[in-house]
Amino acid sequence: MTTLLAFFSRGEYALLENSTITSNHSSASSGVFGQSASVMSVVTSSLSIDQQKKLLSVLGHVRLHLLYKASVHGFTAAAFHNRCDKQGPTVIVAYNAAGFVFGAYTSKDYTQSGEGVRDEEAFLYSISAGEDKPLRVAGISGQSAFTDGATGPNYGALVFLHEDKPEIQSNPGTSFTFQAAAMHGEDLALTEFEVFRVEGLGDVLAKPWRNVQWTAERKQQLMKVIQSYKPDIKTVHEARVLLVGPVGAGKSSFFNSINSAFRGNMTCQAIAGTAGKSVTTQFRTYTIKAGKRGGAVPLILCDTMGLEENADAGLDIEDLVNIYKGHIKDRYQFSPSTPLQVDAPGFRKQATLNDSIHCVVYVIDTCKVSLLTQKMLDKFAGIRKKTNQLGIPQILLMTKVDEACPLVAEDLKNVYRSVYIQRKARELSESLGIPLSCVLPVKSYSEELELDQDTDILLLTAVEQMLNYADSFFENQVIEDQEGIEQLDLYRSNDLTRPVLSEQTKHIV
Ligand SMILES: Nc1nc2c(ncn2[C@@H]2O[C@H](COP(=O)(O)OP(=O)(O)OP(=O)(O)O)[C@@H](O)[C@H]2O)c(=O)[nH]1
Ligand SMILES: [Mg+2]
Repeated sequence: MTTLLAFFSRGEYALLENSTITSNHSSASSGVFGQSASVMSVVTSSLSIDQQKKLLSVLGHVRLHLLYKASVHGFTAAAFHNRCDKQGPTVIVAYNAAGFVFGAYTSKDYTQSGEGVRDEEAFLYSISAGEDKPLRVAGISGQSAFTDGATGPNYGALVFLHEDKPEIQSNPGTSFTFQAAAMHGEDLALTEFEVFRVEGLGDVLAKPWRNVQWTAERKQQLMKVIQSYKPDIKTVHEARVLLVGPVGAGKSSFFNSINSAFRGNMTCQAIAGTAGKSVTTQFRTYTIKAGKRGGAVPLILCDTMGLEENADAGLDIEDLVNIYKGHIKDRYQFSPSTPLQVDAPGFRKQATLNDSIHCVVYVIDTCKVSLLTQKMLDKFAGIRKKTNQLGIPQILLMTKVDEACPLVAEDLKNVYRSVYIQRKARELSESLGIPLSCVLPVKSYSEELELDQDTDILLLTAVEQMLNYADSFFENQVIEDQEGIEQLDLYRSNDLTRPVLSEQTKHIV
């Protein structure tokens, strides 16, 4: 007998919500849905345990990850595509008042191409309370499984979210043949509509795409390397790393987690959380201490306000460039409509290499990689251009890998084995134009009370990489510095494009 294994995890989009959606079946919030109750906004499926089992019996050895729930996200084609496009294999779960749970499985992506999609693996199914065995209907040979348009999912015989309403259109005989009464009891109104990403349990790489040593020794080694780090330039005492990314991506949590790893206990110095707007509204430069009374780690993590796609909202690119150059001081209150002016009192005119940023870290929520809008990608392109002009190395932190992939939630050691995480890393690397080698998946502490060795190792590996990149920045400064005094003068006369090198920086280690 096939083992049925379900993982109905917190959906990719669950965290976008501000309300807790409870199931209409008491069993649905039980262990099989498996995630912590401490999350403030959880969207759960309405499937009962019995329905889950039946659904899994038609799907086989898979895990299901809730992507979309129409009662929360909207019964519209746009809401469906927003959350379900380019997700790989998915299954639709439609509910009606006659007690039927029915839908369609496809192994292909929804992309709104407007084309008919052939999919040998696609099928329709139905589960009804009165029947022990689910109905499973394969497609008519040679016909498209679905039309990949901008409408609700259109499987010919079943068109879901018909005309942007909680309804289906039923045309048995088009692509799939079935008895309407057996499929949906001829009740075409939907009471709920959900879509899950289907992850085959074979979707695990035999060999991880990066090697990580998950041992206590490795953690100690990483901590030692980071604590003993020294920038290549004598006058610079620590690496300043800036965290930049969309609202809620996990910037502040990343600092808190690194701080916790060095402190040896959970800390929450930076306020983290979810709100419609950025929770962080001040520019903060955080030092990290090793242990409660320990020395400072030679790393300053700088936290910023979240990026928003609209021009006059979220972190402003002018403010960002001034941060890069060290002109903005700790605790500067961001004001998206009026970036800090050169003659404002808080503007640090004489910034040195010590004040400037040595490595930029773009922070992106893994669950939202496919949801990055063109406007947000354009914003990133603008930021990348400025950052490249200033010669600052960049890293991409892909956060919340635990939320994005159930395999990883179960065991963080799967992070480089998960096909899904690898796919998201590639997608992100392509859409932002950053080499895959600069993409680092991490999980920050969000609900834990105790440190975890694997979490620390992944986080500290990311920090080690940031320090390596900061080194590249320093090396470039050294080379330019060696080119002579004229170059230094050039920086001074043009302090809006280059950080001013202090006198001491001429003494290279
Ligand atoms: N499960 C999980 N949750 C995370 C992770 N990182 C952050 N979170 C949660 O995501 C939410 C947002 O995190 P923040 O660190 O506040 O995000 P931010 O980028 O600083 O957000 P703004 O300051 O609003 O721009 C919080 O509820 C965190 O607990 C992670 O790796 N895994
Ligand atoms: Mg924040």
